[in-house]
Amino acid sequence: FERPDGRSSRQRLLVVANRLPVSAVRRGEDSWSLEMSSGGLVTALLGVKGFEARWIGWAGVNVPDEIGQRALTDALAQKKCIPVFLDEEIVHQYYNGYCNNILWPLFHYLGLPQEDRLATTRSFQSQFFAYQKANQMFADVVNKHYEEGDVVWCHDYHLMFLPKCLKEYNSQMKVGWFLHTPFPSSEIHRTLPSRSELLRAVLAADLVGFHTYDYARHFVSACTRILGLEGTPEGVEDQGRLTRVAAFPIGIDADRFIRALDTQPVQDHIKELKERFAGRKVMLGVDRLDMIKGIPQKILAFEKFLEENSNWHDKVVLLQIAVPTRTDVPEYQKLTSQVHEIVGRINGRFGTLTAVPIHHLDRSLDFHKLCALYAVTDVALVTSLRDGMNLVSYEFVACQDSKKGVLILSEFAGAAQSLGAGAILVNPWNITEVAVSIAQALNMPAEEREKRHRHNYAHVTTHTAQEWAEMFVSELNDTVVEAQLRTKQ
Ligand code: ADQ
Repeated sequence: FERPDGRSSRQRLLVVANRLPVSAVRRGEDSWSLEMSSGGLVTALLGVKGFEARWIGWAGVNVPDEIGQRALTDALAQKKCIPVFLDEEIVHQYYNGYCNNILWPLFHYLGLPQEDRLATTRSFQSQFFAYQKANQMFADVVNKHYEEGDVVWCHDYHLMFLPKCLKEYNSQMKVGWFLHTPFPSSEIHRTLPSRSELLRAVLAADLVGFHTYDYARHFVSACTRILGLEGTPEGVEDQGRLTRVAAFPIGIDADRFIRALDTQPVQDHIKELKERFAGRKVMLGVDRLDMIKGIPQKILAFEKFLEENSNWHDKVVLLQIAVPTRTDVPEYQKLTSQVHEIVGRINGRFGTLTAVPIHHLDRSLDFHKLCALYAVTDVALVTSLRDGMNLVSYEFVACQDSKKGVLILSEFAGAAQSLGAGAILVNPWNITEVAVSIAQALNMPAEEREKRHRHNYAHVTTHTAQEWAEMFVSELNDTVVEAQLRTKQ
């Protein structure tokens, strides 16, 4: 329906995340070229039924001049995106500093900065200040575009202060916040110097969501133990006001992967890969190159497997595809060299003149190549040391309906709670256990593979990204209506 003023009469959903789902390249003083990312998450968020979605976030580029900002704003409007402009200093302190050097490692149980990262801890206060300032800048943009009745959905650890800033503007705003990473045990969260401020800021939301019940439980215990508030089965209560806390496990757009498998480009890649690795079983790892993904542990476990199973030496290959991220951070540079060093050593040790056991690529693959790789894989290895959910495990399962390969999955990934019955669950720190699981997966009888795959496939194809987004938004609407009824009583 169109209203007489030309605006849609559907309820509007304002999705606020640190990054807009676009890459923006400046072509001239007032011209930009934009490329929209096309992941399942973007499709799900922009396609929530009954809602007209707008995306608010940083475009990932520094635009100091007004002409450039205006041109970028206009170009983004065509894509239903609204930019927040952050200058280089804020990005350095808020994004590289507080978000990626403090919150990211802490929420994945890697602790607060130590040794060479201590230099940044000393500037903790200024980074925290920048974090609050950046969140306020996001709030200013949301507030400027907000219309009565809109639903505002804030995403991730970058924006924990946002619910508080928004409610200060307008206590009637419907505000939800969802965390894509784990929320750690309250014993870990309490080491954070700004632990209370962050919890209180999140509690300003009407609905707070996590991938698993465990993360939701950790959050509620942090609020009871650190803030002394009351935890209830519904959430956290503070002086009669309830913040609803619940689990909303994310999924993928499984159909997009399933449909892609029948397309010519994917079929061509599948054919090429099958010829390339004929006579060998294919094992696959696909990760962002991040310490939370446990890539060195995975490769060392594969080495242990080769050591103990000489009959497999020229019959198996591990393809590890690792997209570099945060390449300007020294810790990530160190991780890259560490992984290269281990891969080189193992290939030197077990390779022959004609074949090497590990193919390691430092790059992202396009969607068609990724689907083809998933489809030809016999065993996928996901060994995250901690992971909010892990969508790679879901994508692998979606592409395996003809092959029925085996998923080896870390018990510390949120996905272990949903795919645990079909996967072989492992403790990634226990290299011997992972090596034994590799042997078990490679030798698994077809009947057992089929049974395990059926379980996971049913889950991945029914619990989709679309369903996840719709559940969160409808729960947020219901939560606000219930709260209004309670106040009237
Ligand atoms: P990520 O840490 O990025 O996400 P994940 O859930 O596995 O982790 O998603 C990664 C995405 O990037 C997948 O769609 C995958 O296909 C893609 N990808 C990874 N490596 C790639 C490569 N080499 N080439 C091409 N594509 C690649 C965060 C949390 C997760 C949580 C998600 C969603 O850390 O735990 O599941 O958000 O909430």
